[in-house]
Amino acid sequence: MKSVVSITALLALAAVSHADVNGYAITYSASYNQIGDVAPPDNPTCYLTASISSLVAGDLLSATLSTPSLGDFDLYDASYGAGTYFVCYSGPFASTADFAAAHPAGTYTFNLLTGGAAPGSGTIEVHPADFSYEIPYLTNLSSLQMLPAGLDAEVTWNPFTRPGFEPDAETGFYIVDYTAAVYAWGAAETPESTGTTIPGAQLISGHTYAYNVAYRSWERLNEQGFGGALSDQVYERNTGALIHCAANPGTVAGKLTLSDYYYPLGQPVTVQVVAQDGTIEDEQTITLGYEGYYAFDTAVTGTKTITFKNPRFLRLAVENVDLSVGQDFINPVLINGDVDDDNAVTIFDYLALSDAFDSTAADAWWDARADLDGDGTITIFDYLILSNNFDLSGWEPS
Ligand SMILES: [Ca+2]
Ligand SMILES: [Ca+2]
Repeated sequence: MKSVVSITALLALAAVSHADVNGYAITYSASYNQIGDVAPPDNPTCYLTASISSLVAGDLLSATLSTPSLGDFDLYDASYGAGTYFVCYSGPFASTADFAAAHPAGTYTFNLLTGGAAPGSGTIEVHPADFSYEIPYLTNLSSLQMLPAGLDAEVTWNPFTRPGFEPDAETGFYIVDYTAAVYAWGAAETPESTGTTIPGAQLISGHTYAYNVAYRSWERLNEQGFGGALSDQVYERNTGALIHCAANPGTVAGKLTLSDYYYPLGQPVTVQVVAQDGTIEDEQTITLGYEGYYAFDTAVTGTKTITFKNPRFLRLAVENVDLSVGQDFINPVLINGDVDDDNAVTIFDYLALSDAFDSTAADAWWDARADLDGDGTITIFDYLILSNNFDLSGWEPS
């Protein structure tokens, strides 16, 4: 096996003239959740993140991290944009004390097994975990809960005094659009910064965002491997919570729950705007964001019924929705079990589930519609969901 790696490396070296690893790092992170405009309680979730990067796309093929306490980890490809980025995690740990015990000071070694520069290795002499500096938090979080769409928003945070960590430090801030399930915007600030401005173009009517503010410091070490690539040991405390952009008139937004279903992200939902007499005045298929957050715009005005239907779930109607004002908190809970998508849980759903019972996607008798909980197999748990909701039917126009 070793010789295979070496041959691969020689071929790669022939194609790429020099070692292309440009950086590698060990990051100690402690993550907090904020409620209100005050510092979060000191009960973080902790992770170690190891990363190695190359400026050349597709350059790194496999790599491992050797730790003094927890054995070896495989790094995997998490590349984004140009270049290659490999990463692995250890955690989560429920406290900084648990984390420190699992990650003692010592030599952490990156081994690049195959890729442009392979084989090669680099070490980081890791110091004891130190989370002694401030926990970041937003001092104006409460004012960010109903942001006006399209307008710049000021965010402020507490000072980062970073005892003992000067000068390699920064404050980072970013937002992820939970509704659209995309990274939205971010900025790396000087450590002295106590705020930033979210551009109004990033704030979309009815969308919910997760923010993250981080205090980060690092020790940069050179010439420990990979032909002089930069290596860092990074300490980071970061705090997050949700913020919301208020819905404009004509926007319906909220959080949709797919009952007994694991992972709503990316699920299609057909929404209808229905008049009193049952006429469907608008129909769209939208895609759920993280945790089921959604938003859609309609040109229909007046007070209407809004319906929601996913292929495995019964249609649910929310009546008397006033579209002359923005709707931020329409939070439907859909009932599971409609395998054949006819808006009722019946013997036909049961028969379809029975035909696919005990299968995964690898089996000829697999039927994805019958995987009611979305765990990738059709089991007694899917049957129980159907059984609990048997004979129920969804909303239909009267
Ligand atoms: Ca059905
Ligand atoms: Ca299942």
